[in-house]
Amino acid sequence: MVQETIFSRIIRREIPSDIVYQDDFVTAFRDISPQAPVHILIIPNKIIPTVNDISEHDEKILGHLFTVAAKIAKQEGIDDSGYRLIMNCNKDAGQEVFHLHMHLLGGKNLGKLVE
Ligand code: DGP
Repeated sequence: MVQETIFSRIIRREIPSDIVYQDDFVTAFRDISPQAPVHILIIPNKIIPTVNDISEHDEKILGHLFTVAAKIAKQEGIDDSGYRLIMNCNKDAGQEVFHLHMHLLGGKNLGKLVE
């Protein structure tokens, strides 16, 4: 049994969030604690807790996360200036919400990947 997180409630629009894109497979919304001028989370509607839980059946949906990321980057006007896509997995990466999510960050120079 996969555990629901707050993100399932965002997907079902039971709690308020700034959703910038949604279709049958993924939802994208602005991060509550933005680390850059553009900070959007892109998540599968299906619960996959971490990258470790991805299976071959998920490959199509994960590919779709990237297509949607590129679409949103264009929508936000940062496709040419550039952006970073990050997925944190477990403790050392600081994963806080155990519903797989891609961070889309941009709108400023993001510096080095790891300080
Ligand atoms: P991570 O550390 O990779 O698990 O990132 C989780 C992100 O989720 C973190 O940047 C803050 C964001 N977040 C957590 N709860 C909420 C929420 O209720 N609404 C929104 N919009 N973002 C949230």
